[in-house]
Amino acid sequence: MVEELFNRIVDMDEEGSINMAKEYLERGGDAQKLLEVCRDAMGVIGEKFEKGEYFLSELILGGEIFKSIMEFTLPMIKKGDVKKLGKIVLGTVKEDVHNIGKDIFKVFAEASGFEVVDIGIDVPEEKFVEAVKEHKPDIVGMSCLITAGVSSMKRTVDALKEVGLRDKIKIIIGGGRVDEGVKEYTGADAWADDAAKGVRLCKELMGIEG
Ligand code: B12
Repeated sequence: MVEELFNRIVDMDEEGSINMAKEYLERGGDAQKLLEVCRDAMGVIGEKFEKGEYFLSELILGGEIFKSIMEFTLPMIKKGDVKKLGKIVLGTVKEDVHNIGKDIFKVFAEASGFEVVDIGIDVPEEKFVEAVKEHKPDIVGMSCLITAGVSSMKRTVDALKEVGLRDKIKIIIGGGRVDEGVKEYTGADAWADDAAKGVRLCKELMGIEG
């Protein structure tokens, strides 16, 4: 069934894929697995876009399908214990408006017991700095899917250094455009290209076992 769902998303069958995702959950399917399948399908849509087989309209429709599926899937991921593990200020960096991955990471982090302050998309460095001053998080999370966002992340880390806040927090970057090299370049502490791994790393950064 998940294979069929994957194909329907890639083929842009909006109604069919939403109905199939609902049916999958109704039959007791795993919400996390469902999101992974959708994400893999988005990866293929992205590849087709790159090859010129799909255009911006398909990228937009793909995003819409994913958003519709997230609406009823994310609430099924259980909330974590009342005990808070720590606070995360989270945003998609300046120049980048992709929000789907950020929103999924937020739900995963909350499900594990983190408090998350979501400051939105296309967030300039000054806004990250203000949010750190206001919310005093343990961790800053930056989401980045496009190349233009890499320098935004570096500017944000530098801006935090300039006001003397860099050493008071941990910084994790995530999204399709991050890797070890980007982590080194930006001066972040950790990187993840999947939400579950991101949460594990946040726990590690806080010195929490498991
Ligand atoms: C849907 C989509 C769009 C939608 C976004 C809708 C939305 N509301 O988000 C729209 C149509 C708006 C769009 C626009 C554009 N897009 Co676009 N888009 C995509 C697509 C197909 C899927 C993205 C997505 O949602 N993936 C699913 C999520 C779940 O995956 P994810 O973000 O990686 O998130 C996971 C992890 O990375 C992690 N995570 C995410 N954030 C964080 C943060 C932290 C802290 C942590 C720990 C973890 C974490 O957790 C998530 C779950 O596991 C990708 C292809 C791809 N492979 O990603 C292209 C892609 C990102 N887009 C691309 C491009 C080029 C564009 C445009 C420039 C197109 C244009 N010509 O206008 C614009 C840019 C606009 C801008 N300024 O940002 C390129 C980027 C290439 C590059 N290197 O720069 C890609 C890679 C497509 C491609 N292969 O060419 N896009």
